[in-house]
Amino acid sequence: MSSESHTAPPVTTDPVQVMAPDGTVVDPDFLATIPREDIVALYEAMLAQRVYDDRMIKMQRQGRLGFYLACTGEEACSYGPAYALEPKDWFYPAYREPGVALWRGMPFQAWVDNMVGNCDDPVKGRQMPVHWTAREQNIVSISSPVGTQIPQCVGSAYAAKLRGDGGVSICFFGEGTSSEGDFHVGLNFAGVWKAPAIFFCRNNGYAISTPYEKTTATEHIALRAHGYGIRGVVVDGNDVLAVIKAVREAAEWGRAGRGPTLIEAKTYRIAAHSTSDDPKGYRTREEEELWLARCPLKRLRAWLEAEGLWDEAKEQACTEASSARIIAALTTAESKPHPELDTLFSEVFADKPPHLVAQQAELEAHLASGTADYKSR
Ligand SMILES: Cc1ncc(C[n+]2csc(CCOP(=O)(O)OP(=O)(O)O)c2C)c(N)n1
Repeated sequence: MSSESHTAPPVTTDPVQVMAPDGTVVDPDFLATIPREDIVALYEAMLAQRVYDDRMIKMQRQGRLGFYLACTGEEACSYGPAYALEPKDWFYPAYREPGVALWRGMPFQAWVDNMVGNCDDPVKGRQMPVHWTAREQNIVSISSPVGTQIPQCVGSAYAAKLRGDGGVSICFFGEGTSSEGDFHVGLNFAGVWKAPAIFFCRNNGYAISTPYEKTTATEHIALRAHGYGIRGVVVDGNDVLAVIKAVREAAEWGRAGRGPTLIEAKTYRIAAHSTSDDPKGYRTREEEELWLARCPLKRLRAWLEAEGLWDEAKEQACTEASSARIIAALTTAESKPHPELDTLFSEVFADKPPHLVAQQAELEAHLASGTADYKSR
């Protein structure tokens, strides 16, 4: 056993930051590496996301969507990694990373079709809203059981290493999910195989209603990296430029054959966990106010305005255009039919087994009897 193979990669807990919450720049060298027009585009995309989330929640309240999960306050944690990585890289999102899909070019209408579960939903209405997939963008479909994406991501990272194509794989999960067995399995194997995986943990303070302190005894999730012999980094998750920096460095580390990185992004879930949750029952308004002041959009806007790249008129125009875009896409999505009934039974087996053939015939006979109301929403 060589001692070289057990040299511990660095684990740092001083958060990577490029821009302070008031918009002042603390890392001008890194800032200079990002074109200014890209920073404007990132801000526009994150502002648009906030509008989309707000509209989706209202749709759910009107009974027009079954369910929604917003990423309000955590926009930097999906738009940053999507910006930082390359088209050939693979993404394994949780359910709070719409920016990964939209920034990487998933058709907007397909994303909205998934919320409604119509015939053009990429997952054909078989999953809950927010559990989309985007094959063309190298984004693997979202699973409801939390943590399953972690070992899957390691497999795909290891495959890239074996192929030698220089690709990395990134997975996203909340700090609550880091207590799942899949976290251990994934990080352990990634460390042993030196797989070019990036474990992006959004530490947003809560796993539904359970606060961080009740799930985890260590101050930083990133510290766990040491136990797996992998690199660990803490980043200010509300600073999109810092997130880009941390993910880029992790990708360079992986592409250079040095193995995985565990990134812990410190952020806060401003939104409720989902439309089935009400955070008033388990946290204070004061705590929310504290984090609203550190909002990822607020700091970026402060910097953009100071640089003369943004103003109130642009803010209004972007907000209104995003609102019109989501309303139009939702109207289109609602006008489309349900997925074909056959999709309930297809694509699982190459040849439909007899019990599924029988079940399908039974269902079709039941619908033909006129006693079922399948077509109405
Ligand atoms: C294996 C499994 N256990 C429990 C759940 C129910 N559940 C859904 S989301 C969630 C909280 C996850 O919290 P966290 O990982 O911190 O992510 P966040 O929602 O904060 O982004 C739980 C417990 C689930 N979906 N899967």
